[in-house]
Amino acid sequence: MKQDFHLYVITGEQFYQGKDYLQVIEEAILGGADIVQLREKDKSKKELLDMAKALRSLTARYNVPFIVNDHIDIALAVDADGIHLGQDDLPLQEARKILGPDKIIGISTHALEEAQEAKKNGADYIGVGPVFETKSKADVVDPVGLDYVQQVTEHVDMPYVAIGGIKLHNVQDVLKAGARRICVISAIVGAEDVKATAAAFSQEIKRARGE
Ligand code: TZP
Ligand code: MG
Repeated sequence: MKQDFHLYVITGEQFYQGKDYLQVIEEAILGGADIVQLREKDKSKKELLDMAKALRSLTARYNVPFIVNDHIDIALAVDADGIHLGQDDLPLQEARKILGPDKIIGISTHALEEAQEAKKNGADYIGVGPVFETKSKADVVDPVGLDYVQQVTEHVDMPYVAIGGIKLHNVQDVLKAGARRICVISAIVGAEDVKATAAAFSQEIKRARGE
């Protein structure tokens, strides 16, 4: 992995309870989030670009990789560390041609064949989920459950993040299924105390990793 991580936080404007997104993400980083993704589905290109610029400088200050969801042009414009793709986005190999070998490319997967395909096509990491029900994704497929996490653990030798409905009360189950990288939106960015919640996630994951 280009720069490994354990706690992956994604933006989610609907959860901030009036706080500024930069403050929320900075608190998450201070709590231990070590990779950040900009993902907002209802913003104009211009708005996203402005957010990406601000998040690029925030994450650079903390040496935390910065990933842009979907928009490869924005990722390039702000020199993000990488891009996260869905199954219906620009295919991985095309994205790789544009971004080059050094950028991180992640892709969401929902079944073992997609995970194996992503590995073959040179993904740096895959998303595995939604593990549980989530309100953070509109076009969501049914939860894939812990079984899929277990399958990827056993059959796909590459870094993956488990995502979708992961909270402090169920993260242990996901870690027991073998996940060593956890991705969270609402449970962290919507928390009353973002920093403390990120720190609690971080501690659980590190314990499972034996760190
Ligand atoms: N991809 C699969 S589930 C999901 C995404 C982006 C949303 C996860 O959000 P939350 O709030 O952590 O359930
Ligand atoms: Mg997408």
